[in-house]
Amino acid sequence: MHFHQISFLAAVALCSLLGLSSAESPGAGGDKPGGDKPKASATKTLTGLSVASASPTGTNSPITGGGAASGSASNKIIAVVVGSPTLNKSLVFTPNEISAKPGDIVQFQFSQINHTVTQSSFAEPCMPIQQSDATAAGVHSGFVPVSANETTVQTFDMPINDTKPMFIYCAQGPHCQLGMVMTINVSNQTENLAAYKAAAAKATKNVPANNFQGGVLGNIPKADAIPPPV
Ligand SMILES: [Cu+2]
Repeated sequence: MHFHQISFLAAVALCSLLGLSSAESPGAGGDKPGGDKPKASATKTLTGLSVASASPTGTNSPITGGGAASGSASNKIIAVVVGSPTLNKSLVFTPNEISAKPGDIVQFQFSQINHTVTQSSFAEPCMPIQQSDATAAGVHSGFVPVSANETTVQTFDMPINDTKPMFIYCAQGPHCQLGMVMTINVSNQTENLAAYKAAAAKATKNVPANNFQGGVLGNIPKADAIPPPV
Protein backbone atom coordinates (compact mmCIF):
# COMPACT_ATOMS: atom_id res chain seq x y z
CA MET A 1 0.00 0.00 0.00
CA HIS A 2 1.33 3.38 -0.91
CA PHE A 3 1.84 6.07 1.66
CA HIS A 4 -0.74 8.13 -0.18
CA GLN A 5 -3.37 5.49 0.38
CA ILE A 6 -2.48 5.10 4.02
CA SER A 7 -2.83 8.83 4.56
CA PHE A 8 -6.18 8.79 2.91
CA LEU A 9 -7.44 5.92 5.01
CA ALA A 10 -6.17 7.56 8.17
CA ALA A 11 -7.96 10.72 7.17
CA VAL A 12 -11.19 8.86 6.62
CA ALA A 13 -10.88 7.17 9.98
CA LEU A 14 -10.23 10.39 11.83
CA CYS A 15 -12.97 12.15 9.95
CA SER A 16 -15.38 9.50 11.10
CA LEU A 17 -14.28 9.99 14.67
CA LEU A 18 -14.44 13.73 14.60
CA GLY A 19 -17.49 13.95 12.44
CA LEU A 20 -19.82 11.74 14.33
CA SER A 21 -19.12 12.11 18.00
CA SER A 22 -21.06 15.14 19.08
CA ALA A 23 -23.73 14.98 16.41
CA GLU A 24 -24.86 11.84 18.13
CA SER A 25 -24.93 13.42 21.55
CA PRO A 26 -28.25 14.14 23.23
CA GLY A 27 -27.44 17.83 23.36
CA ALA A 28 -27.43 18.04 19.62
CA GLY A 29 -30.94 16.69 19.24
CA GLY A 30 -32.39 19.74 17.58
CA ASP A 31 -29.64 19.90 15.05
CA LYS A 32 -29.53 16.44 13.63
CA PRO A 33 -29.02 16.18 9.93
CA GLY A 34 -32.34 15.90 8.22
CA GLY A 35 -34.09 17.93 10.88
CA ASP A 36 -36.61 20.57 9.91
CA LYS A 37 -34.14 23.14 8.81
CA PRO A 38 -35.48 25.86 6.54
CA LYS A 39 -33.70 24.57 3.49
CA ALA A 40 -36.42 25.06 0.96
CA SER A 41 -36.38 28.82 0.83
CA ALA A 42 -32.65 29.19 0.94
CA THR A 43 -31.94 28.53 -2.68
CA LYS A 44 -34.45 31.16 -3.74
CA THR A 45 -32.94 33.69 -1.41
CA LEU A 46 -29.63 32.99 -3.00
CA THR A 47 -30.74 33.49 -6.57
CA GLY A 48 -28.62 36.23 -7.97
CA LEU A 49 -26.43 36.21 -4.92
CA SER A 50 -24.15 33.37 -5.80
CA VAL A 51 -20.49 34.02 -5.60
CA ALA A 52 -19.71 35.04 -9.12
CA SER A 53 -15.97 35.09 -9.09
CA ALA A 54 -14.59 33.04 -6.29
CA SER A 55 -11.36 34.33 -4.90
CA PRO A 56 -9.23 32.74 -2.20
CA THR A 57 -9.34 35.91 -0.16
CA GLY A 58 -12.98 35.24 0.56
CA THR A 59 -14.35 38.57 -0.54
CA ASN A 60 -16.50 38.37 -3.57
CA SER A 61 -18.61 40.29 -5.96
CA PRO A 62 -21.16 42.82 -4.77
CA ILE A 63 -24.74 41.78 -4.31
CA THR A 64 -26.60 42.98 -7.34
CA GLY A 65 -30.05 41.73 -6.64
CA GLY A 66 -31.98 38.87 -5.17
CA GLY A 67 -33.13 38.58 -1.64
CA ALA A 68 -30.84 40.81 0.38
CA ALA A 69 -32.98 42.66 2.86
CA SER A 70 -30.97 45.80 2.88
CA GLY A 71 -28.92 45.35 -0.24
CA SER A 72 -27.02 48.23 -1.68
CA ALA A 73 -24.30 48.44 -4.25
CA SER A 74 -21.63 48.24 -1.59
CA ASN A 75 -22.94 45.16 0.18
CA LYS A 76 -20.99 42.00 -0.37
CA ILE A 77 -21.15 38.29 0.01
CA ILE A 78 -18.12 37.23 1.96
CA ALA A 79 -17.42 33.55 1.49
CA VAL A 80 -15.91 31.46 4.24
CA VAL A 81 -15.04 27.82 3.62
CA VAL A 82 -15.84 25.51 6.51
CA GLY A 83 -13.45 22.61 6.78
CA SER A 84 -11.59 20.82 4.02
CA PRO A 85 -11.29 17.33 2.57
CA THR A 86 -7.63 17.43 3.57
CA LEU A 87 -7.14 16.10 7.07
CA ASN A 88 -4.70 18.63 8.42
CA LYS A 89 -6.77 21.49 7.06
CA SER A 90 -10.16 20.09 7.95
CA LEU A 91 -10.61 21.93 11.23
CA VAL A 92 -10.42 25.48 9.98
CA PHE A 93 -12.56 28.29 8.72
CA THR A 94 -10.93 29.84 5.64
CA PRO A 95 -10.41 32.74 6.07
CA ASN A 96 -10.66 32.77 9.85
CA GLU A 97 -10.55 36.51 10.32
CA ILE A 98 -12.83 38.80 8.34
CA SER A 99 -14.48 42.16 8.56
CA ALA A 100 -17.99 42.72 7.31
CA LYS A 101 -20.36 45.64 7.16
CA PRO A 102 -24.02 45.71 8.08
CA GLY A 103 -25.88 44.53 5.00
CA ASP A 104 -23.12 42.13 3.99
CA ILE A 105 -23.77 38.41 4.04
CA VAL A 106 -21.19 35.97 5.26
CA GLN A 107 -21.71 32.82 3.24
CA PHE A 108 -20.31 29.75 4.94
CA GLN A 109 -19.59 27.03 2.37
CA PHE A 110 -19.39 23.63 3.99
CA SER A 111 -16.76 21.10 3.06
CA GLN A 112 -16.41 17.68 4.60
CA ILE A 113 -17.00 16.34 7.29
CA ASN A 114 -19.75 17.61 9.57
CA HIS A 115 -19.35 21.04 11.07
CA THR A 116 -21.35 23.85 12.60
CA VAL A 117 -21.16 27.62 12.54
CA THR A 118 -21.97 28.71 16.07
CA GLN A 119 -21.51 32.01 17.87
CA SER A 120 -19.95 32.32 21.30
CA SER A 121 -18.88 35.27 23.39
CA PHE A 122 -15.20 36.12 23.51
CA ALA A 123 -15.05 35.21 27.19
CA GLU A 124 -16.57 31.75 26.80
CA PRO A 125 -15.37 30.05 23.64
CA CYS A 126 -16.98 26.77 22.57
CA MET A 127 -20.23 27.74 24.33
CA PRO A 128 -23.28 29.32 22.70
CA ILE A 129 -23.33 33.06 23.28
CA GLN A 130 -26.75 32.80 24.92
CA GLN A 131 -25.08 31.09 27.87
CA SER A 132 -23.17 34.22 28.76
CA ASP A 133 -25.59 36.79 27.34
CA ALA A 134 -29.22 35.78 27.58
CA THR A 135 -30.28 38.69 25.39
CA ALA A 136 -28.05 37.70 22.48
CA ALA A 137 -29.83 36.33 19.43
CA GLY A 138 -26.87 34.16 18.57
CA VAL A 139 -26.02 32.25 15.45
CA HIS A 140 -26.14 28.50 14.93
CA SER A 141 -26.21 26.65 11.61
CA GLY A 142 -26.82 23.27 13.14
CA PHE A 143 -24.69 20.32 12.06
CA VAL A 144 -24.10 20.22 8.32
CA PRO A 145 -22.88 16.79 7.25
CA VAL A 146 -21.08 16.74 3.91
CA SER A 147 -19.90 13.62 2.13
CA ALA A 148 -17.12 13.39 -0.41
CA ASN A 149 -19.25 12.99 -3.49
CA GLU A 150 -21.79 15.79 -3.17
CA THR A 151 -22.53 17.65 -6.36
CA THR A 152 -23.45 20.96 -4.74
CA VAL A 153 -22.04 22.91 -1.84
CA GLN A 154 -24.18 23.45 1.23
CA THR A 155 -24.21 26.97 2.54
CA PHE A 156 -25.25 28.96 5.57
CA ASP A 157 -25.88 32.60 4.72
CA MET A 158 -25.50 34.82 7.74
CA PRO A 159 -26.56 38.45 7.35
CA ILE A 160 -24.42 40.95 9.21
CA ASN A 161 -26.59 43.31 11.18
CA ASP A 162 -24.12 45.51 13.02
CA THR A 163 -20.42 46.15 13.47
CA LYS A 164 -20.04 44.33 16.77
CA PRO A 165 -17.26 41.75 16.95
CA MET A 166 -18.47 38.18 16.47
CA PHE A 167 -16.73 35.06 17.68
CA ILE A 168 -17.58 31.91 15.77
CA TYR A 169 -16.71 28.29 16.48
CA CYS A 170 -17.52 24.79 15.28
CA ALA A 171 -19.47 22.88 17.91
CA GLN A 172 -18.60 19.45 16.54
CA GLY A 173 -16.60 17.05 18.71
CA PRO A 174 -13.41 18.78 19.88
CA HIS A 175 -13.19 21.00 16.77
CA CYS A 176 -13.47 24.24 18.75
CA GLN A 177 -10.67 23.29 21.10
CA LEU A 178 -8.56 22.18 18.15
CA GLY A 179 -8.73 25.64 16.65
CA MET A 180 -11.84 25.65 14.48
CA VAL A 181 -12.75 29.21 15.39
CA MET A 182 -12.92 32.53 13.61
CA THR A 183 -13.61 36.18 14.26
CA ILE A 184 -15.60 38.84 12.49
CA ASN A 185 -15.00 42.57 12.99
CA VAL A 186 -12.48 42.34 15.78
CA SER A 187 -10.40 45.46 16.16
CA ASN A 188 -9.61 45.10 19.82
CA GLN A 189 -6.02 44.47 20.75
CA THR A 190 -6.95 41.93 23.41
CA GLU A 191 -10.16 40.35 22.15
CA ASN A 192 -8.74 39.11 18.87
CA LEU A 193 -8.46 35.85 16.99
CA ALA A 194 -5.24 34.69 18.63
CA ALA A 195 -6.60 35.26 22.13
CA TYR A 196 -9.93 33.64 21.26
CA LYS A 197 -8.20 30.62 19.78
CA ALA A 198 -5.92 30.28 22.80
CA ALA A 199 -8.90 30.43 25.16
CA ALA A 200 -10.81 27.92 23.03
CA ALA A 201 -7.94 25.47 23.30
CA LYS A 202 -8.49 25.44 27.06
CA ALA A 203 -12.27 25.06 26.98
CA THR A 204 -13.46 22.06 28.96
CA LYS A 205 -16.34 21.29 26.62
CA ASN A 206 -17.72 22.13 23.20
CA VAL A 207 -21.43 22.82 23.18
CA PRO A 208 -23.77 23.44 20.24
CA ALA A 209 -26.59 25.96 20.57
CA ASN A 210 -30.06 24.57 21.12
CA ASN A 211 -31.70 26.22 18.16
CA PHE A 212 -30.94 26.92 14.54
CA GLN A 213 -30.75 30.67 14.08
CA GLY A 214 -29.04 33.63 12.54
CA GLY A 215 -28.93 32.57 8.90
CA VAL A 216 -30.37 30.58 6.04
CA LEU A 217 -29.24 27.19 4.79
CA GLY A 218 -28.95 26.56 1.07
CA ASN A 219 -27.01 25.00 -1.75
CA ILE A 220 -24.90 26.48 -4.50
CA PRO A 221 -23.30 24.88 -7.54
CA LYS A 222 -19.76 23.70 -6.93
CA ALA A 223 -18.58 25.98 -9.68
CA ASP A 224 -19.75 29.00 -7.68
CA ALA A 225 -18.05 27.94 -4.48
CA ILE A 226 -14.55 28.69 -3.33
CA PRO A 227 -12.44 25.55 -3.50
CA PRO A 228 -11.64 24.38 0.01
CA PRO A 229 -8.03 24.49 1.17
CA VAL A 230 -6.23 21.26 0.33
CU1 LIG B 1 -15.96 21.34 12.77
